[in-house]
Amino acid sequence: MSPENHQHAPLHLADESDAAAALAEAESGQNRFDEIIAEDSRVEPRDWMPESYRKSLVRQVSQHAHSEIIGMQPEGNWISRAPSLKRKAILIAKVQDEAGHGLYLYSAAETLGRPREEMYDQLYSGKAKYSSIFNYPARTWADIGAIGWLVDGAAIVNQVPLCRASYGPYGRAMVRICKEESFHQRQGWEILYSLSHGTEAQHQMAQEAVNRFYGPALQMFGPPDGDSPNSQQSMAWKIKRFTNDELRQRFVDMLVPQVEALGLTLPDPELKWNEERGHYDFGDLDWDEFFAVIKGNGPLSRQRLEHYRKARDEGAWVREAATAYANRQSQDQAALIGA
Ligand code: FAQ
Repeated sequence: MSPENHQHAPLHLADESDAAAALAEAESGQNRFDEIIAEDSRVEPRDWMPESYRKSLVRQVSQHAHSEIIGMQPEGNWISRAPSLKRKAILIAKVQDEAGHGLYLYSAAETLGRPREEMYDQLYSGKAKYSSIFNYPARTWADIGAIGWLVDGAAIVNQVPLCRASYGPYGRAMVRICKEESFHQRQGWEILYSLSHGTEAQHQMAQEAVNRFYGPALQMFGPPDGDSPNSQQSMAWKIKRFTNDELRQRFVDMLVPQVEALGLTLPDPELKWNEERGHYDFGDLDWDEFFAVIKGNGPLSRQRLEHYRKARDEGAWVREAATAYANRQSQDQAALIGA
């Protein structure tokens, strides 16, 4: 053996034993992970988890966070035009809640090891997905009602089962988010109810808003089950508890009595109670439009991204100042402790 090889031999052995130890750790980690999932318990940030589980969670949670942040835009646009001081105050609080939801969710994704700046950069560069619904414009005040009733309504139906997601930080964030979404849905309902029972023109404005938002709200649940590549694995991991179509059906069944109480109708001639299934049948949605929207070709996709970029660029000095201030505070505190 050459002196060179001789030098490397112990290192090589060490590599092998490290690899064997890593393999044993992964095996016992996988067993423990499988147990946690089987007993419907929770995976926590420091637990071993398969890389594919981590990756899929980062994907879903970061997309969800981006949706909350971009979702502030359609409503933020109406703050200055809300029809009364009370409506304005309520809308400001709602938009602020959405920002908070984004922050809880970015924090949950960070516990999976994805740096927040990286997630912001992905949204900034247009690589990240966010919910299709936020690429549609809010044209009238009634649209703000429709967003609250239909969009927050769909979000609740989708997100209540996520409170039981197997990943602890995500499930816990969802509990708080869902509580706030319930208020949001009520405010949307209340706007639509007032308009529907107002003048003929107001009633019509409410109906047109429901007509515009109904289809896109149903698409928030994702593509039909046959075209949903992530559902099966997500359900096996107990991140998702129901398929996209199951939740969409639940939402439609919930909307029918509510729209009757509002004095409005849903824009679907095929909507009909099916005695045998115990559910409402409903017409096909425009899936070509959906796939175009999620590829970045929605009615306002470009504007939404431009607005986000502008806000981020213009806010850079605030973030820098806040960071400098926080550093200064911790230096002062360290000096005090040291004194
Ligand atoms: N829009 O295999 P699947 C809110 C993508 S928050 C855009 O079925 P998965 C609050 C999907 O990412 C609304 N993309 O995927 C609020 C995947 O792409 P990828 C957001 C969509 O993950 C209210 C591909 O298509 N809520 O509203 C959409 O199993 C008012 C294949 O789909 C959440 O994020 C879509 N609609 O199921 C804020 C809830 N659907 O990643 C402001 C958490 C699917 O493979 C104002 N997320 N895609 O490249 C989820 O429950 C799930 O991720 C789904 C999709 C159900 C959205």
